[in-house]
Amino acid sequence: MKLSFRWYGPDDAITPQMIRQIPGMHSIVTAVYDVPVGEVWSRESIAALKKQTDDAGLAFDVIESVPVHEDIKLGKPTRDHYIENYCENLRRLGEAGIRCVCYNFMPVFDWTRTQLDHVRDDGSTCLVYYKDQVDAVDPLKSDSDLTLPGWDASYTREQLSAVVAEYNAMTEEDLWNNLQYFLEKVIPVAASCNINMAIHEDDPCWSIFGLPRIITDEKNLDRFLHLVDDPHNGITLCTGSLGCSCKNDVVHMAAKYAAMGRIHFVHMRNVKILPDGFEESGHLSSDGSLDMYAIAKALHDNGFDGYVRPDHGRMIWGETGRPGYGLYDRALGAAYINGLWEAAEKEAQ
Ligand code: DNO
Repeated sequence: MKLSFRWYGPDDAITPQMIRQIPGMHSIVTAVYDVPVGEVWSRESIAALKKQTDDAGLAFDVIESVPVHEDIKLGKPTRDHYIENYCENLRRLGEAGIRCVCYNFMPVFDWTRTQLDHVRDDGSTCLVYYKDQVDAVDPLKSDSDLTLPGWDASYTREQLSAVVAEYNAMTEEDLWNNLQYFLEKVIPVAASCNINMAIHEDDPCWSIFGLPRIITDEKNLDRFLHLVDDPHNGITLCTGSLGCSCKNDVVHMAAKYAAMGRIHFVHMRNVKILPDGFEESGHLSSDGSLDMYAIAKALHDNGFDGYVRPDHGRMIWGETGRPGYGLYDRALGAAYINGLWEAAEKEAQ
């Protein structure tokens, strides 16, 4: 297990030097943020990220994310141009030492929550998803100020409306076909660059706003891995994205896909499942619905040796900043992951 931590680049108030002080830290997880989705990342921008990471004594080997342009997901004629740009990014990242690239194939919206600062009993705040609130929102018509950090804020309402209409005309099978087309071009390039591709599950793992979502459960992950049956075509096991549905047995999935050598990256966080939604909890098992030790042990005992990062933390101790991505609670999460892993190692001896 290689412990890692997400860093949002030079504008992030949390610096690589701070991240370096978390015990056991191995890698920075970052991306080039100054280029629109679909364009080629400059070698200079990649080199600048690498230099800042190197200077802090951490490894520069994981990217989250190289985003996939909507035209690829929609299967438009322009997709070949964007796929070639994607491949060029992989070549440049491979040259710079990147070994793992996280991405997702969610139409339009990345991770979705209804509130980013829900106050918990202990006074900390967390991200929550309440179904009735989602049902009340029409991302096209509502005047609500529901904007989420994962959402692509570069769309105007009109553009959003147009792209959602295009997806509404598409079936899930169409989305699968477009994903297969993408993988058949990209995975051979990733393999030649010694990069493991790690798709992130849809978060939450069900359809929202009537848009198709396919990376949601074991059956679909099996199908995904068979689309291009190559070890470089793997997954980011996001415990919170899968775990917010009680239909997903995350411990079983961790064991199964680790044994297959197809988990390249793990996002570790806990969620408390509610009858109609979920709340993000602290990482500790007893704080949420997931058995975090059983997940860590399943990974360990099945030979997982990829990257792990603490995922969303609560906001604690008065910290302000990017929701889910403060320093303090994610650092607590990292320390907890270290403890789980040490226990799994010692139990296996
Ligand atoms: C949320 C993240 C996601 C993830 C992308 C991967 O906090 O886990 O936004 O980075 O889905 O492409």
